[in-house]
Amino acid sequence: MENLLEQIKGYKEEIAATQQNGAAALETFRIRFLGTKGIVKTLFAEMKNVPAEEKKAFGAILNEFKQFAEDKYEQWKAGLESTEVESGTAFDYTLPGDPAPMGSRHPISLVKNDIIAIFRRLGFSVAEGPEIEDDFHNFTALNLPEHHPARDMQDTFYLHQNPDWLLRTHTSNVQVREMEKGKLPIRVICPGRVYRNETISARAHCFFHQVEGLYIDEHVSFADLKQTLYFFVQELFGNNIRIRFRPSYFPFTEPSAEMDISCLLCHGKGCNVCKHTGWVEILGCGMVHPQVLENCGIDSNKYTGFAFGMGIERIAMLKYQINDLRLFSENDIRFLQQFTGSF
Ligand code: 2NL
Repeated sequence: MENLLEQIKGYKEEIAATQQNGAAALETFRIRFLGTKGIVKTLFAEMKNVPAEEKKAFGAILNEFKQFAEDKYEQWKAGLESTEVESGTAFDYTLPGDPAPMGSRHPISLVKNDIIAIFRRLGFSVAEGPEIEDDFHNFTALNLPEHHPARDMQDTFYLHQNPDWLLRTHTSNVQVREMEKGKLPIRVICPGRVYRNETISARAHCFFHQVEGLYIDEHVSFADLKQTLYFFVQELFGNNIRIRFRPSYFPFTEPSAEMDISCLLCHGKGCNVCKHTGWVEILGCGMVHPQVLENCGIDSNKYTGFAFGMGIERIAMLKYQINDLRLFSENDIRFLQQFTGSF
C-alpha cells in the first residue's frame, strides 16, 4: 500500500511536469496513462492486493489520480484543437465530401437484365449452371452424339485432367439439368457465359454470353413460340418492330427456325447493319426434339416444348451500335464509361 502511494505520487509529478507539445506526444501520453494496458488500469488491478479495511481509502485515491490524468489529457487536446483553428490547419468538417465515383454496369449486364425482366413477366424463372460441363449435358443429351457433324461448329476447350469435361458451348446444359429434375411444367431462362474455339476477330470471340429459354408443358405449340418471341422483341425494341421466321436446322429442335427483326436503323429500307435486306437475325429457336425430351427423362408423347437461344453481345451491338465484339472484353474505360448512369 505504502509502495503504491509512492508510485502514484511519482506519476502525478510526471503528469504535472509533462509538456503539452503536439498531437503525437498527446497520443503517447494517452497510451501510457489511459490506454487499455496503461498505468491507471494497472493500478486498479492492484486493488485485489490491498487489505479489505484500506480498499475504500485507496479506491478514492485511485479515482482522484485517474481524474487527474484525464483532466490533463482533455486540456491538452482542447489546446491542440484551438491552435489548429487559429492557425487554419484544423479540418473543416463543413466542407462537402470527396465524391465517390459512380461505376457503371457493363452493357452485357444491362442487356441481360432487360431480357430477364421481360421473361420474368411471362412467368419464366432464371436458372444457372456450371461453365465446366461434361460431354453428356453439353452435347449428347441435346441430340449431338459423338461423331455428329454438328459438333464441328461448336468446337470448344477440353480439360487435360478429364477429357470428358469441357467448357460449355451454350447454356442448354442448364436446361438439360432442369429437365433431369423431372418437375413439370418447365418455364425457365438461362443466362450465362459460353465458350467456342474460334479465332478472335471483330465478329467472333472464344467466349460470349447467351440467354436460352425453355418452355415444356402439355400442348405447347409453335404458335406459343411465335407469340412469346414476338412479345419479347416488342418489349425490348418497341411496338413497331416486325418479325419473320426462316426455317433452319439445330440438332436439338425440330422444326427449327431463325428469327429476324426489322432493321432498327433503317426500319426496313436497307442499310449497312442489315446488309440492305431490311432484316437482322437475332435468335434461333424451335420445338424441342422428342429425342432430347426422352434423353432427359421426359415423356415425349405427353409433353411438347419450345426453346430458343440468343447471343447477348449480338443484341447489345444492335441496341448500342457497337461494331466490334472485342470491345466487350478489353476493359477500356472509355468504352465502359459511356454506359454510366444506366441500370
Ligand atoms: C442460337 C440458337 C438455340 C436452343 C438454342 C435448346 C435447348 C434445349 C433444347 C432444345 Cl435444352 N433447344 N436451345 C434451341 C434452338 C436454338 O440457339 O443461335 N443461339 C445463339
